[in-house]
This record gives sequence, structure tokens and C-alpha cells, in this order.
Amino acid sequence: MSYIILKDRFWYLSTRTTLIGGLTVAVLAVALVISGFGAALAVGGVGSKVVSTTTVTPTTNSTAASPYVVTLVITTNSVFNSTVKDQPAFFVLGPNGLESTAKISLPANRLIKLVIVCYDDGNASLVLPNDNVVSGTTGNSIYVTSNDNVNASQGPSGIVLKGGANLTSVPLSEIAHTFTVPALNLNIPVPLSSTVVAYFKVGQAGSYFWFCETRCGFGPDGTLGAMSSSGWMTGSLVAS
Ligand SMILES: [Cu+2]
Repeated sequence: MSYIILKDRFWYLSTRTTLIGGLTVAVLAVALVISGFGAALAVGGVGSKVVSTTTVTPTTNSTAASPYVVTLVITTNSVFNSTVKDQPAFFVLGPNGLESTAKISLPANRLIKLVIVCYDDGNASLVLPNDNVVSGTTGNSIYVTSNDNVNASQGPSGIVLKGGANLTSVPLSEIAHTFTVPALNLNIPVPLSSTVVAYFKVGQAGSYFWFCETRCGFGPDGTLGAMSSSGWMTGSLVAS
């Protein structure tokens, strides 16, 4: 969930609170006229109760001390255009579904819990040789669970549950994509058909480029199409 969405939610909630507050005042005035002060007190009580229900915040982001959770989903069948056809893409999982990763917003100086759900079952080679090594996360490791495509029709190999493991690198033959932010020394190799959990912090507010560092795109070297298009396999990570 991006910060923008959270901000929108707070704006929505504060607007809603204001409206309800206004409504309470209106009801209060009517109650004073019709029923007298005793009834007004009762309405005031109901009003307070209603306002308290507007303090809904995502449980995962309820306090500054808890990690801020960002969930990304990697899909495979988005149509890029009529020539390139299907390409893989990263999405942000928002409150209403999948949203663009052209700009991923999150708070600076706060622990981030990044969850990446990868539905891509294909292996892709790396652009740089060491991009299978995890860096920039807590403990320079990631926690990986398999197999996200357990319900897909993939034959016996597609339904092997491998359980979870802490990894500091991923075998080349099992990498589908990476989530890489060079300026933050952040590199998260994402195994195929898996869910990755990683923790990291952005120490300084700013805008940073993120990339996938596998040749998962279009063209002879796999660096075109999704790989060179914002919101597909690259974009900006904005910490504020
Ligand atoms: Cu990729």
C-alpha cells in the first residue's frame, strides 16, 4: 500500500469525520429545539460514538513503530502492445486491487516490510552477474515461500511445496525477476512462483529508481518492452 493511498485514506477519513461532525452539530441543534437539553446530551453521546468509528487505520500500519507494509505482485500476462504482446509486470497491491508501480511511495526512516508475490514461473538470466545475491535488507536476507502457482495446471513440478527459507542468495536457475534499487544498495532476487518477504529502511527521503535486473523483457537481449517501461519492470521509489 502506498503512502499516497494512505494519505488519500486519511483525507477521506478526516473529510468523513468533518461531515459527521457537521451532521452531529445539525442533529444536536434540532434536538435542542425539539426535545430539550436532555435529548441533546443523548444525541451528543451517539455522535461521539459515530466519530470514534472513523478512526479506521490499516492494522499493519497502525503505529510508527510497526513496519510499513508494501505488497508487490508480479504478473505475467499483461498485454504490452500488439507487437510485444504479453509481458511480466510488477504491481502495487492497493486497497482496491493492483496499481501501477511507476511510482511506489513509502515513508522514509521507517522499517519497510516488503512482500513480493511472484506468479511468474519462468526463469530469466541476469543483466549483472551478482544480482542473485541479496543486499540492502535486514540481515542481507529474504524469506521465501513457495509455491504461488500451486493451483495452476503445471504438472507435478508445479505443486511441490517447498516450505519457507531464509536466503542470502537465489540459485540462478530459480530467479524470475529482481527488485533492485541501486542507489539504496537494495537487491532482492525473486524466485519463480514464490512469495518473498524482506525488511529494509530508506534512510533518506528522495526519489530512487527501481529496476528488475533479469532479461525478462522483449527483444534479442530481453531488455526492451517491460524492462524499459516505467510501471512494468522499472519505476521510481519515492520515500518521504
Ligand atoms: Cu523482470
